[in-house]
Amino acid sequence: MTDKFVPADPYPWPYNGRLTAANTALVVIDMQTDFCGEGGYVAQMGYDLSLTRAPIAPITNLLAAMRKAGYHIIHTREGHRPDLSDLPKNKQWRSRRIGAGIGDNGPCGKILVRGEPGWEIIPELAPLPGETVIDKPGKGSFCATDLELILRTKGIDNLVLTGITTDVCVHTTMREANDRGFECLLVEDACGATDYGNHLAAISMIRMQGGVFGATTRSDRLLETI
Ligand code: C5J
Repeated sequence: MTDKFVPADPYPWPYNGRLTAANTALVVIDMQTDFCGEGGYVAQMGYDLSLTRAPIAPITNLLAAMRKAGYHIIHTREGHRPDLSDLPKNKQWRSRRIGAGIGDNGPCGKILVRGEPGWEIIPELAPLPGETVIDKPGKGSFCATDLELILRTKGIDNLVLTGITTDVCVHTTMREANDRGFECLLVEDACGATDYGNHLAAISMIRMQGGVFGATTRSDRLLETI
């Protein structure tokens, strides 16, 4: 196999040059109405939706190219059971404190509850039949899910991380994946945060210490490689 690398910071990615459609997944994190749509959780908290909607176009382009090239595609959704039995009391308390109570009624149904309109992935980025969808009750995609088992079973070593929010669910997932030995690449313009400073800081944290959690790139650089 010829080595292949994506131009990235702080090192060409992946570290070993083993980049194929078979061993690599595009992971699209939490592109749900609750995080980037009118009336959803993030909107109810009063944040600027343009920040969490910014990655929609880059993710659309990556999905098209990586689907065509046969890469694995994985989507995640943050949400809780309708009976809220998997919603930690402190998480609910904190969300109510900021006026967007998880499990409470909002314009898009019960906030961050599975099956509600706000919890759905936005139509532009809807999963295709056969693509893996991971439902997670927390920030990280490995906590209380079968993601690791699925990745190992499919022989996936490399994760291309996109979605929202850069500093919370994307970062937590990248940290969890890194500790499990997966080789991670975060696509900067295919991620977004509720605070632009936090988005930039999250990218900077990945690049420190020689790439402490992996590497980062931009979608145009990734598209040129694949
Ligand atoms: C948050 C997420 N921010 N998807 N979730 O609560 O980042």
